Amino acid sequence: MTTNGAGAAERSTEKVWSALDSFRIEVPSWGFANTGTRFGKFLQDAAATTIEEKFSDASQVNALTGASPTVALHVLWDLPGGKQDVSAIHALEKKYGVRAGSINPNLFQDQGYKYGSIANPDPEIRKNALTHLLDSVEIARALGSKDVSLWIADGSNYPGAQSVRRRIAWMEEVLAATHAALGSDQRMLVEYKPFEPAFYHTDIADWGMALELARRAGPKAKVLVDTGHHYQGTNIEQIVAWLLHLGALGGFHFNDRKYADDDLTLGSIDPYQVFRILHEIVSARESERAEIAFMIDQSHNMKGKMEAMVQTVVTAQELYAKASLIDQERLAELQDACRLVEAEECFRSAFWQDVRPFVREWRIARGLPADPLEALAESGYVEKIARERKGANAQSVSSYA
Ligand code: PSV
Ligand code: MN
Repeated sequence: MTTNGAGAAERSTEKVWSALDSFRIEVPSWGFANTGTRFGKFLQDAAATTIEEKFSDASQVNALTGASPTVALHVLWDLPGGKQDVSAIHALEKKYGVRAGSINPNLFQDQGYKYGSIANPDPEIRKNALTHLLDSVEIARALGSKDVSLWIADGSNYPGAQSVRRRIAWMEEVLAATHAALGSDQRMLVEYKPFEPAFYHTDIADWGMALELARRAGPKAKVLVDTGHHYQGTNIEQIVAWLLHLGALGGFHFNDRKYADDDLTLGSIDPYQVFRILHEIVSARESERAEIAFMIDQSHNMKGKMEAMVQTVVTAQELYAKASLIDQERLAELQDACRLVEAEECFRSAFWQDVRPFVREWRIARGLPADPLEALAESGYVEKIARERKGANAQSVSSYA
């Protein structure tokens, strides 16, 4: 290697290591449980059947990758007793060394929510939804969780069946009341999704609606971008750039997809898109970056859950490392001079660089397994949990998470 080559490698190592030292991505508790499609689900022996098993799995992922010290909780699935379950979660945090992360209220499973939750025409139902949101804020406070993540499944299936405008006003009311309950260090993240389960109109269908509702709710409300929640061809990185510019980007639910909200593992279909999104993040100011919650939102139907989750965290680390290699100064110069092809090549060359040797060295230096997926296979953890959980899984056909 020439001196220049050695210097470049050293600079890359430095950039990658510093990026990885700060990179954290939250795993979802529901990603370890048996989930399926609308048509059915295929049970996995190793799937988590209790909240303790979810914590155990999450702690394994963190031990293997060094990047996922928190686990997102879904209130109804993980704290069915509500606030009363907080002490049990505290005990699990202590036992497994991973903490509760974002708190996800559930406003989509109760039978009362057939025609909506916070946008339901019935004030009683809206009140119930608000009560659940306020409970979730309290749960988050008790757990020291910064973020309450709201996904509102409300919508309608047929034109004329509901008043889109009256529903906006109802949502504003409930979101403002939820915001008012937030502590000084808490936030609420508003997630959008164009369709599913509603197939005509969804009450929070895109980033504009989420942004406006968040702004009206108050300064602690930000937008949550789930990468699977866009129409084909949407320029997600442009949305990210806008939200950063407006100080309104709260975080991400990462996953990949080919057709709709497919919950495929991150980067499995379009790693370049993830890279383009992460470029917007690494080129943001450090203070802006600190405000962004990176979270995974995937339920693995076919792949082994542990394997898929480790693979996802590893992919996120690699793509973040790649994005950190973009020569931002040179890129800005080339952009300003409108040297288009050179600018594009400067951008793309970071994407095409194989960062895996740098990431591997970083893992070894930090006392982590050099190859997390291989280490998972060698640990025998999946076989062990499959043996232990097989019976419980066989009995759990009817429960969702
Ligand atoms: C809805 O598709 C979503 O993305 C929301 O974030 C939910 O909380 C999550 O998936 C799990 O259903
Ligand atoms: Mn999501």
